[in-house]
Amino acid sequence: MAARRAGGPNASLTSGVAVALALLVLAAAPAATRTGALFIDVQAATAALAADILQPPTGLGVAGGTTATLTWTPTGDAYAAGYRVERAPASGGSYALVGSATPGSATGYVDGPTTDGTYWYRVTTYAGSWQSTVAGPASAVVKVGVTGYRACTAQAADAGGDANGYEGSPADGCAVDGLAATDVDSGTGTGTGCTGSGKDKHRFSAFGLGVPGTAAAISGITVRLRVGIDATAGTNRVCAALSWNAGTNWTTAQSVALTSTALTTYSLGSSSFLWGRTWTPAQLSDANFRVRVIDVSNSNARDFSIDGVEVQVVYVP
Ligand SMILES: [Ca+2]
Ligand SMILES: [Ca+2]
Repeated sequence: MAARRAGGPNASLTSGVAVALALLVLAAAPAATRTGALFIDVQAATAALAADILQPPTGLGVAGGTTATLTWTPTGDAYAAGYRVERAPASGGSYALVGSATPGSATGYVDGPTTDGTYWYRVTTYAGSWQSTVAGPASAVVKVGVTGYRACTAQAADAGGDANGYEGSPADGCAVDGLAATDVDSGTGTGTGCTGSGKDKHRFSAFGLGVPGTAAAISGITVRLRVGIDATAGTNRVCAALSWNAGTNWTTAQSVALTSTALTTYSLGSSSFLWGRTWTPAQLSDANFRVRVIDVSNSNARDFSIDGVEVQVVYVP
C-alpha cells in the first residue's frame, strides 16, 4: 500500500471517512449521555477522532435585587457556542428556559422576573445540539416593584349610551365587598364594539397606586373587574380603557367576554402589558390616572352589575 501524503488524494479520502464516522458516532449517541466524538485534526495525514465530554460552566452564582444576575466561569471547551439559562420557582423544578448567553467565553446573564420571589437557576453549555450536564442550581431573591391590587375611591358616569353609566348605587362599584353598582337596560344600540357611542360608560379613579416618582420604568398594568350580568344570552362583554391625563386621552380599550350571571372576577392587561404606551409614575397618580369601564351587549335589555374595580402596577424600582 502506498504511503499517504498530507494533502494528497489518500489523505482526503481518509478525512472524508473520518468525517462520516464522526457524524455516525454523534447520530448514534443517546442524548442522555451528553457526550460525542470530536473531530480534532482535519489537516493531519490521518484524521483523528477523540471522545469528549462537553463541560458545564463552573462556579455558578446568582445575585438578587430588582433582577437576578448570574455569573459563572466559562467552560474549558473551546468549541462551546454558549450557555442556556433555566429558571424554576423551587430548587427541584420545574425548570424552564429563560434565555441564553453567547459566545462560549460569556460569563453571565441577567434575568428579570416580573413578580417578587425566590428563583432557582441552572446553566448548561451547548455546542450545536450537544448539551452539557447542568451547573447549579443556585438561587436569589428578586423583589420587583408591585403596588398590589388597589380599589378606586371615586367614580363618575361618562357620556355615551344612556349617559348615566352605572346609575344604581355607583359608589358600590369600587371596593370588592359583595355590594354592586348596577347599569340596568344598558346602552342605546346593539353594537358589540368597545367604541360604540351607544354604550354606557363609567370612569373610576383615585386608586392610590403610590408608584414612587423614582421608579425607573413601568412594567405592566392589570385591571381587575368583578362583574355580573342578568343573562348570558347573546354577546356580552366589558371593556376597559385607561387615561394618563385625567380623562383627556384614553388608551385603546381591552375587553373580555362575560361568561356568568354571578359576580365574577375578570382581568384585563397583565404585569407585562402597558396598554400600548410608555408610562411615567406621575401619570399613575390620582390626579391623572383613570379607568373607563364600557358595558357592551347586543341587547339593550341587559343589566350589568359591578362590585369592584382594582388596579395593580408592576414597576422597576
Ligand atoms: Ca346605565
Ligand atoms: Ca362593591
